[in-house]
Amino acid sequence: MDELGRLEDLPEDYRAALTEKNLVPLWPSLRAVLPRGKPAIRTQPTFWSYQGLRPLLMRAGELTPIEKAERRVLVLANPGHGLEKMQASSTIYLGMQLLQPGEWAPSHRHTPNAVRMIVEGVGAYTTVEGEKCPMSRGDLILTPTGMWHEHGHDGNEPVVWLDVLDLPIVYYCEASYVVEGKAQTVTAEAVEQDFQRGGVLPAPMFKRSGKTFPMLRYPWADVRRTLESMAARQPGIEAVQVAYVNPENGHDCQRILGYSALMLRPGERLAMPARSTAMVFHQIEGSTEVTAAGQAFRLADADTCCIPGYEPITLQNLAADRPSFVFIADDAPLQKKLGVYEIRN
Ligand code: GTQ
Repeated sequence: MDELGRLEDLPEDYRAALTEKNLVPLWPSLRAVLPRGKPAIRTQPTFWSYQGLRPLLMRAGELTPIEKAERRVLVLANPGHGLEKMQASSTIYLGMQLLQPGEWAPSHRHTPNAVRMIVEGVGAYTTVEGEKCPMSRGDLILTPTGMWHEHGHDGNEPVVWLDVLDLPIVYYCEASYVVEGKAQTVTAEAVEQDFQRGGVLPAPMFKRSGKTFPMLRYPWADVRRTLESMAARQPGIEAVQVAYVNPENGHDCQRILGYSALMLRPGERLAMPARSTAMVFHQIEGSTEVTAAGQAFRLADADTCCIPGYEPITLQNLAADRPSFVFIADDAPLQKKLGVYEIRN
C-alpha cells in the first residue's frame, strides 16, 4: 500500500479552516488508530517487588494518617501509560493498601468494581453491603460496582492487600464516581460457606438468590485445596487453573475484569499463547519466572507484574520441590463482551 498523505501536505489555510470548524482529516492519523495486524500498545511489561514497595507503604502509614488518606494506597502504575494515569494496563488499576490496627477506611460505594487479594496480616475485614468478610493471605474479596464497602482492623499487626479495579476503563467511560456513607451494620457473615460444595446451591422454597454477586469472599484455603486436588487427580491436565465465578450461574465473578488462580507443579513450565488481553500476575505462594515480550521477571512472595496483550507468555515454577500459586487478573470478560477477544496460536 502507498504511503498515506501527511498533515504537513495540506495547505495551512485548509488546516486552519478545518480546525476552526472542529474537523480533522482522518488519513494522516489512520494508521495510528488502525495499525496493521496488531494494536499500538502503551502497556509495558512491568514488575513491582513487594519487598521493594513494602517499606514505602509502611512509611505512608507513618506519614499520612488514615483520616487524611481515606484509602492508604500506593498505586502500581505502568510507566507506559504515564505514572500519573495510575494504570497497570488500559483497563486495570492495581494498588497496595495498608490498614494499621484500629484504623477504619470509611464506607463508600463507587461505580468501578474492585477486588482485594490479601497479602499479609490478620484481623482486618471488609464489610460489603452488611456482609463482613474477614481477610487472610490469598483470600479474594469482591466489592462490586455500587455496593457499600468499608475496611476495618481489629488485629495487632499491619494488614496489606492488593486492590484490583476496573477504574481506568470506567473512568475512560466518564462513568467513575463515588458516594460516601455512614458506617454499616453487619448483617451477615461467612456467606461463602453456603457455596462450599460445587453442584449444590442454596435454594430455599425452590428460589435461588439470582443476585448478580451472590458470593463476595473466596477463601484461599478452599481455592488452594481445589488446585491441589486437580493436580493430584489429573496429572495430564494442560494447566492447573481455576476461575473465580458466580457460583449460581458459572459466569465470571465480575463483568469487566476476570480472575483466576493457577498452580504450577514443582518445576513446571507453562507456555501460554498470545491473547488480546493484558494480564496481571501476583505470586500468592512460591516463586515463578514470567517471560514475555523479551523480558523475564522473577516473582517471589507477593510480587506482581503486568504483561501487555498480544504477547505469548511463559511461566516457570522456579522451585523443583514445591508448587507455585499465582493469582491472575485480565480484562477477558470485557473483551469478550465487546467481541474483540482473540487467542493467537
Ligand atoms: O478500598 O475502596 O485502591 O475506593 C482505590 C479506590 C481502593 C477502596 C483503591 C478505592 C479503594
